[in-house]
Amino acid sequence: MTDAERQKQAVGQAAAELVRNGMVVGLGTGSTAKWFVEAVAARKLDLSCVPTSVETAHLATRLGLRLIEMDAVERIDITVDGADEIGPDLALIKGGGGALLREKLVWAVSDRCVVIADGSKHVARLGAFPLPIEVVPFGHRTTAARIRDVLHASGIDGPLRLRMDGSVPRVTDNGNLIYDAQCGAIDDPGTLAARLKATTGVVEHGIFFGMATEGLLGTDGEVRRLTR
Ligand code: ABF
Repeated sequence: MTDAERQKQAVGQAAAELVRNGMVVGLGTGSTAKWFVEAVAARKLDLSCVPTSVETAHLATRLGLRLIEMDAVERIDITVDGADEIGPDLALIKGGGGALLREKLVWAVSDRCVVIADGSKHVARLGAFPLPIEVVPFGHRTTAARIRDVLHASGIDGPLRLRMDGSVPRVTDNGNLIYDAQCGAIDDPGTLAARLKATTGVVEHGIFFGMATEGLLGTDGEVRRLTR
């Protein structure tokens, strides 16, 4: 097992200890969140779980966790999820796995949002990881043109690429498409997030700003708690 995988396992298991019997739990997506889902399932608690992707729903079901529909909950006690980058004040880039819309919907009604990651995800400034932007399929190339204008107005002129699965565009669990923006550096994630959200045709983007309540970061041999 690589150091990064050991760190993912450690933070996933540490996050599972935050869960209490009877809770409604948001289950994240990705290889780090997978460790959390496995560890929380192993505790055999009486939980109601809301998955953030079809992939996580299948994993949770295989592990015996009880799933509930997102529309069956008002609030979620705790959501544990991964990230592609963790920047200052726990600003995140998420969505490398394509689950950003359902993740953000689950995070939005969660009392605690715990981001878990191996140490390589901790960065001084967001943007090295391509920013995922989920768009409706109808007229997506015109939407991409509007996104390029927004990025340019924010001083970002890196390439914007339609995410592909081989020779066809990637389709999300919600039937949408994803464009990845190579931003390089995002100095003002809050402003960029607002501008992208206001762009016609954009459904959601991967900047999670002011949403994580805490983080667990894998380091050499231990788990470090991050707060805002
Ligand atoms: C998910 O976790 C995605 O938002 C993010 O892209 C991914 C990170 O995956 P991994 O833990 O495999 O690095 O929440």
